Amino acid sequence: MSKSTAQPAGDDPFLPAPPELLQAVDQLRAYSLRYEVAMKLVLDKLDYISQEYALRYGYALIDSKQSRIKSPDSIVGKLRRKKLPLTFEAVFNNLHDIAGIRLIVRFVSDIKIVEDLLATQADIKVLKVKDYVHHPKANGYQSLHLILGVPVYTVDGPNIIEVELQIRTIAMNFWASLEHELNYKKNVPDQVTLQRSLTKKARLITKLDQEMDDIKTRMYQQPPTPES
Ligand code: 0O2
Repeated sequence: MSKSTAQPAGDDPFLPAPPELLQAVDQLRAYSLRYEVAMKLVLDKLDYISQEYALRYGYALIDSKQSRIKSPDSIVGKLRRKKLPLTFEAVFNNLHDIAGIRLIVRFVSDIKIVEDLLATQADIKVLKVKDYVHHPKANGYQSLHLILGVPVYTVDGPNIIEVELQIRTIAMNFWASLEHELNYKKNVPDQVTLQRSLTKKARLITKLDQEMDDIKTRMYQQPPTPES
């Protein structure tokens, strides 16, 4: 007797997808586009600020930047961690980092300079500030987090889209990337001991950043002027 190759109706790849699913995918694409546009607007502003600062003061304010739209996996993971329902509403009302930019500066005082320069941009609003630089997390994490409200003019009219901007020094970023790796890596022997050790190293990062800032102050005779 020949083996049946018939598939259950729901698994047939040639059947049209249910309309609710197609609608959800379209909705996801439209929202994702809004976040991309908002993120690009902030990235362009940061580029401009960085170039103008370099021209006026001969000084590189921004060392590097990374940006990303949070992946669907990571969105679902965060909703689950926060014990929120897996719905669009829950995403847009509770997750503020769908669009995320990480800005790396050299000196700790540059964090405030970027924050102040962004605050002067009329079309961007700082909606929320989490200052882990002056108030590091218990594990030692340091960074300034700004939630920016960016206007995006869609076919339905203007929308304020949130973009999370993390600003930190090269040294803070070194610490955070290692700590992130340690938390996600499986089978690390003595993980807890290493975490404690990293928390202690965070104090060294703070000290190093302060000392590097002293050098900056002496090199550039704060505030830097076009003549210097
Ligand atoms: P990923 O993969 O980087 O996107 P909320 O409760 O919603 O106001 P939220 O977003 O839960 O705030 O937390 P918070 O404090 O604003 O931090 C969000 C992001 O900051 C994290 O994103 C990390 O990128 C970074 N971060 C925060 N705390 C730590 C930390 O202790 N160590 C490191 N390495 N990074 C940290 P996600 O979504 O967790 O991940």
